[in-house]
Amino acid sequence: MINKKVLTIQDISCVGQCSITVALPIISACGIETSILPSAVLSTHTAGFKGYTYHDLTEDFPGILNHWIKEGIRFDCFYTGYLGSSKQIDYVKQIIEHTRKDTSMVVVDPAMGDLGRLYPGFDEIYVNKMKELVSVADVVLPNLTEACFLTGTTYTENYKEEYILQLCEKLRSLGCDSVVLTGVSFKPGHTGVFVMSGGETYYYEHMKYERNCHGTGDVYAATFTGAMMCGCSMNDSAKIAADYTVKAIENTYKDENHWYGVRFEGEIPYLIKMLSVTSKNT
Ligand code: PXL
Repeated sequence: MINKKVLTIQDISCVGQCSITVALPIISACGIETSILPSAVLSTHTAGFKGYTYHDLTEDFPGILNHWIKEGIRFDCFYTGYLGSSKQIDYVKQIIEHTRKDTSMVVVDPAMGDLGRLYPGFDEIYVNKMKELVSVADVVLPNLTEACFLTGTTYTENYKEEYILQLCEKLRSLGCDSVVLTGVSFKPGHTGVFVMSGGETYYYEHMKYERNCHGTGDVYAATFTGAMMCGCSMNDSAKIAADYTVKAIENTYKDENHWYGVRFEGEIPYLIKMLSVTSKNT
């Protein structure tokens, strides 16, 4: 039995299959105890719904941290996603500092943009603050858009391997050990994930579906974190997360009414099977 505890810090979008409503079931399905710290509560996510409510929880963070310190609570892994404010990033760094173990892993998904643009409500100040969080990460998990904003690189969808290598190196120079870059495509009809860890690189390619599905970055990051906590290697975790995310997309992309997220739930048994085979061989 695995006895690991993950803290995930990201929003609760009540409806929309993203952030905590994705991370909690996926990491729990991996057999890992999952604690949550909601950065904000929204009626829905912000990508496509109109008139959503937004309740920022930044000012709850110091009290929550003080309580955890008094209780001696510690986590084996921190996995951060969509955060509520720049100030919250300072609090997140304090939470990591005070509730970590020597061996804890920090996974940062700098969830703040896609398709060359920042999500509504994010700006340059937030991007600069996010670089501080990346500097304390063991693994940063951006998409191409986020990688470009974090490194001051011009976003393009027409690139060669050299561009991706430079992006990963610039991200590592911010201070994180490893980069897992999603949505890297070198061939039409295909996309994949590019891993740079130490001096080593690894690329895992898979099918690309033309419809852009929302929430896939969150499914990917949660699965990657769960697999790492199960003892899978970084490259195996990157591959398992890609295969599971692709399955969720395959379950969803033909249904025009299901535009707001991906159906990951039905494939949880497939994820557990991949994990049990891979973690034994890692
Ligand atoms: O999936 C990333 C995400 C998470 N949370 C909220 C979002 C988005 C993307 O738009 O709006 C609230």
